[in-house]
Amino acid sequence: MSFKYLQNLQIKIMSALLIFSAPMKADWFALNMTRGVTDISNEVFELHMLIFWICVAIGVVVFGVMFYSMYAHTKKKNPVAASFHENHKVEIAWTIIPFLILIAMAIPASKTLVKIYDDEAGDLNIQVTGYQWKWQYNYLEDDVSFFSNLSTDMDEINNLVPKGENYLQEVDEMVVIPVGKKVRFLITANDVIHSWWMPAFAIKQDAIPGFVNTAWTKVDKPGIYRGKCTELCGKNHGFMPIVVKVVEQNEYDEWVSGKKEAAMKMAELTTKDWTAEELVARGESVYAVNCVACHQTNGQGIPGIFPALAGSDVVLNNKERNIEILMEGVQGAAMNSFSYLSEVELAAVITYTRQSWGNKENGDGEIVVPKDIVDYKKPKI
Ligand code: HEC
Ligand SMILES: [Cu+2]
Repeated sequence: MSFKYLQNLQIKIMSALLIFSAPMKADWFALNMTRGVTDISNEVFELHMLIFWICVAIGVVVFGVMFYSMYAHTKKKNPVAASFHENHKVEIAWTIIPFLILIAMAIPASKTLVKIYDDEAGDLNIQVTGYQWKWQYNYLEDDVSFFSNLSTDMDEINNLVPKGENYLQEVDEMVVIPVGKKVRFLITANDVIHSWWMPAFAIKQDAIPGFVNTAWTKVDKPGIYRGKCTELCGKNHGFMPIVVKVVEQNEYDEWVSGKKEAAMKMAELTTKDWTAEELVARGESVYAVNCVACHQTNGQGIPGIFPALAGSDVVLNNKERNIEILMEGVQGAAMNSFSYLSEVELAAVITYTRQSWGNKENGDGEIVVPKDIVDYKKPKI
């Protein structure tokens, strides 16, 4: 049970209490499950309501009999209790009736389950991979691949500024799918167990390393739909939302070609033979924007607070760790991840720090080229 879940639960309980106390007309339906936007999610909703009403009927009958008996057979009215111990008719009845009720519920439930577990290929097939703590999407037909990271500002998370509308439910790259097409998701994970949950599509599927689970959807209504990882997967479990944008086919095609073009441009930039000078020239401005506040223009940092990059062992002699620090940040320190910078910017700023302030002369002098960053980002399996 995630913290977010508890929070939601708390909100639900609070709003339930509010409804009882508020004289105005309350929104009871907000307490119920939502219908979602697909045929399957509607079916699931209907099923939920059907079972709910069956439970209500059972509740009314059972409690009715109970309260009636308590009233009609008090000791005063009936001093001698009836004995129907080992009454076969009653025993058969209370075995058969629940059995029939269960069968009656199992039939529509199984029908819907069979539809949900259809794993035939879709018009579009997307491999979804869970990572600590982000999702990767691979469009198998269209050759598009990207990571989708939480984009909520750290300041909102740290309560420094008010929370935005889609707090913890926004990402830097949405999954885009076309309307009216069967989209199959092949869901897996790369580290621990995650779970891909998209309530509006009634999809909730475990993402397990070494296994591929499938789920599918066909959405007929364009729009932006939000979900999240729903398997406790570590420290940032509440920080790996899912956002799916459903668009018309032509818009989807445009998106795919835009993605491909960007990938090509990036490939050109990253495969280009960069010289140290070119990287340093670019890196200087990246450093000025992103790093000077802490590490200072002269690379000396602020003693005791921000370490000097001039003469730092990592910057001098440990290229791998240098890349890792920029990509992941340092946990528990003011050094945040800069993975949102482009490969070129990252390579440039790292090279700049490795070539400036005497570092070039005192260290191994190795530069970092964009390809190193691309390699770092590749899934390590
Ligand atoms: C908000 C302040 C801040 C900013 C901005 C910042 N850093 Fe840092 N950086 C730190 C702190 C604090 C550490 C020490 C982390 C630790 O505890 O190991 C650090 C550590 C480092 C280290 C490791 C140094 C060592 O010797 O271990 C490198 C390399 C580094 N930063 C590079 C950069 C680069 C490049 C940028 C700009 C893209 C940048 N930092 C931006 C605060 C910052
Ligand atoms: Cu997760």
